Amino acid sequence: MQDVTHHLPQAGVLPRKWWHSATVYQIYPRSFADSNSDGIGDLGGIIGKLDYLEKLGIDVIWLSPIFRSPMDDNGYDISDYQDIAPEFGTLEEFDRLVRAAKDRGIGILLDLVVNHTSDEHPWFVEARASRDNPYRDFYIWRDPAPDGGVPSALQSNFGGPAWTLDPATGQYYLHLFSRRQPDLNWENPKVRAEIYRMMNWWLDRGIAGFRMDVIDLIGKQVDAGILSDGAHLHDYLQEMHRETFGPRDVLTVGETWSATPGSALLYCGRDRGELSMIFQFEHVTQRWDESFGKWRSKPFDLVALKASFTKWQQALAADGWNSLFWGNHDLPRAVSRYGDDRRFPVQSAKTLATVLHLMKGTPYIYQGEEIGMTNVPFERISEYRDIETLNMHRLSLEAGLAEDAFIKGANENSRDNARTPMQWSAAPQAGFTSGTPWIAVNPNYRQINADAAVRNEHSVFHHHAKLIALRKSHDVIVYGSYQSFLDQHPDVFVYTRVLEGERVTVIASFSGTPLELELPGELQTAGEALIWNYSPVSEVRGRMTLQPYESFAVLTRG
Ligand code: TEU
Ligand code: CA
Repeated sequence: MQDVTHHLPQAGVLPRKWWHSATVYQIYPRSFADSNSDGIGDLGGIIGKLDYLEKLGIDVIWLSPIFRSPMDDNGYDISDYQDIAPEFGTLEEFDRLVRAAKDRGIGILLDLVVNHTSDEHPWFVEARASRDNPYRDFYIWRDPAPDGGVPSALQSNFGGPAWTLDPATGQYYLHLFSRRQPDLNWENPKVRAEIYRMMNWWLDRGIAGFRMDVIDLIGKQVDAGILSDGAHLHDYLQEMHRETFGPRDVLTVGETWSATPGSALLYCGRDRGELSMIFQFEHVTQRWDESFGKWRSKPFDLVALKASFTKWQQALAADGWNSLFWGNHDLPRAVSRYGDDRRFPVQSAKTLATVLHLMKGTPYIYQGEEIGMTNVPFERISEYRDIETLNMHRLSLEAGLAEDAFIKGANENSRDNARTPMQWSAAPQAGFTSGTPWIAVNPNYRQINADAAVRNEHSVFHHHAKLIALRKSHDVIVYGSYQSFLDQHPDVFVYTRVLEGERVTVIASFSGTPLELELPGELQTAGEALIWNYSPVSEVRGRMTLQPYESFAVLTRG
């Protein structure tokens, strides 16, 4: 799979990469499949589901962190970068997973969490032992303010100050996430050398690349108050590229909440020597409140959503590469967030898949999205497990928010919406475990589960499988230029992809009622029905009636 790098015939056009036509599937190991009944998903569970993933047709698995960790943030707090968390398995099992996946043409992406470590990482244990310990400079320490308080007003992403006092040595250390996730000091060349060594150790084990956690933060200049886009951020990424994956044919994707179309090209422009692509979050954060963030979200606005996608499609049209996603382990379920999970769960989930997968970029499917899994109806805070949700609950109530108002916000946006167990079957605990799951299963598993989806050829699962296969057989889906239409229409998403005389026309309704659509003359065409969610459509006419959440794509040649 990784060696199919060939080139487009025309000069000056993007050199082709294997990951251009690939689809990535994200696994949150803790919630995917439990093979030993302890209620926690594990590597054995993943190996047991590779046939399912092969059937879906994906090319790459992005594994959320599997490294040794006290699990303060479910593995995004690593205490040993070169070992597997015992609850997930062993290095031998990991090697077995890499081999078994490779046999099915699937590569494994590891989650590189190097903005911070766990406070139990030996580097931090050393660093806090004394001010003159050789590892002190692996982290970011500052003296207390003159009144003894925090060195600055900087806030943690999980709420509260980003500084915690280490009483033994009398200084504060920085943590942009929980206090158990101290930030590494990337200005220290020894830190960078250790990380590159570790990355090469994993690359040598045959992995297909890395997803890089909050990578826009590693160049932070704390005293200047600059977190993302620090002066040396891109020097570090270019150095990492040179020292590790540069000569290898792998996929690298950076998580960059701060990225704009302008800064994106610095990370993934083809001559930059940095990353294959990044995750940008504009379509996510445009729904967040300016001051309360995701805990008070704005109503769905298709015009704004389309504008954002179109802007990114255009900005990275000639250089760089987009990653395409609705959800991940930090975000609500796609069908609950952008579709209608009550009235049109199947049709709206298929429409979301169609509009995402037919854009230009590499699509990412978050586990369960392919069967239309939904947000959870948890009613009590005791059902939640996520550190961010629990911290924000405490802080919001202290600030005067009512309990039920918080739960309402959490139902919409808590990270646990994405983290309930994968729904495999109608068996107890959704077939995820024969023990007690670490977080409750969504009660709708009796209707929404992989068993039922695989057996039903009209399911959301088979719709995804078809989209993944279409990308493989149609260069126009991979490389075609993108143009949007009816930008101001509040209920439909319409775009075309064009490559060398081939055109794909995508038409999708986001309305829960039937609608009459007037289409411009230039869109009218007849050809081949590529994908649909009601009945096949092979002709785009000037006037069309769309059923609730109806979507389809037509391929025209010549
Ligand atoms: O997330 C980065 C991040 O900023 C999130 O905390 C985000 O603000 C929030 O989840 C939005 O809902 C990455 C990982 O994806 C996340 O799981 C980790 O908790 C975090 O980094 C720290 O490693
Ligand atoms: Ca287990």
